[in-house]
Amino acid sequence: RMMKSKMPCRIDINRLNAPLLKIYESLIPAEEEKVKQKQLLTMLEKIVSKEWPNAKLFLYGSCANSFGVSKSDIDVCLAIEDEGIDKSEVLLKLAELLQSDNLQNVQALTRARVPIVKLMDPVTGISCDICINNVLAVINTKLLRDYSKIDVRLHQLAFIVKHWAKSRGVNATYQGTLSSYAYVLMCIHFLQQRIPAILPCLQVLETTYKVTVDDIECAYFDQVDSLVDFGAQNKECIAQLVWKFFNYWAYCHDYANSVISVRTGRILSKQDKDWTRRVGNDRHLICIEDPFETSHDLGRVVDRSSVRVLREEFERAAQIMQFDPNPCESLFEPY
Ligand code: 3AT
Ligand code: MG
Repeated sequence: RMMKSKMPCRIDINRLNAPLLKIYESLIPAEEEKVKQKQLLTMLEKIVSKEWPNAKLFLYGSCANSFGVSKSDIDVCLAIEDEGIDKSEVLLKLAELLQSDNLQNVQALTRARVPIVKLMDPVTGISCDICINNVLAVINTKLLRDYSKIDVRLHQLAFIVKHWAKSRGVNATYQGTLSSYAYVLMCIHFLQQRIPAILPCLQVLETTYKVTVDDIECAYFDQVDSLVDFGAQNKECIAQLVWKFFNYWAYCHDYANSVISVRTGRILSKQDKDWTRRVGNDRHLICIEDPFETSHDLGRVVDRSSVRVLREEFERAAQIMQFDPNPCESLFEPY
């Protein structure tokens, strides 16, 4: 607010394109990082297959959804087809095997919301979380990756938003702010809403990919190579999109009534989802519907005080994009 009165309105937001693209490019991981990730995965596969010959390992999260910035940790899912397994037992056994294979900082977190084993590979320097049978996460990883192939502006916007969120300290679910996954969904939804639209809604198009996981049917159009011209009618550049994204979350989103939904490509009402009151620890102060697990609000971690922090950060970012003389520095200033 303070900046509004002191600084003139930016006349040409387009001149921020080049510096924003430069930041985007600096965040893209080098090819050799991918090679190291594969190397680590291969080693883990060897260790796992000795104990569980039928198990499979899948990469998920940002190392596989295309939204991983340089030097990210990797997320691995161990898929074991065994009805009666005890996840904690498997995790403890896995931790023991990893430890004896010289991996470092091995830790089994069996009581976390998503139980995992953490480790660090001293050879590649990569840290890694391994979960058990979290197949939905593998599928939502594919959905995000498929969206990213349609229009490069999603990739650019999501990298910039994630970088902003990490710099500003609003990317930690344990502190009541949002996960990277939630931010990418916010970006996808935003680009579905542009006029003309920059992204389609893959879950309302013809089904070309379908799996059922934990009784949830995941179905969508995944032949995205045929959609690469989808957003061509829309000429908005990355500077405009970054500014409008923050502007939307700062001043336009109806926090009291709205749910953003990538699944439908629309805004839904909290009333329709029955997300109008607090149930247990789920508060629904900012509502982001998971595209597959539709009863799951990714904003449920946000509480009264962190929603204020988030909204202040969205406003700060919108103001900076509009009025700050040096937005590419101010936007990512450490908090
Ligand atoms: P970073 O680059 O690590 O910040 P990421 O995309 O790997 O981003 P996370 O490490 O937070 O994000 O999460 C790893 C994956 O787990 C991303 C998504 O496939 C899944 N995931 C995360 N949070 C949820 C959630 N609340 N519901 C369903 N899936 C989730
Ligand atoms: Mg991750």
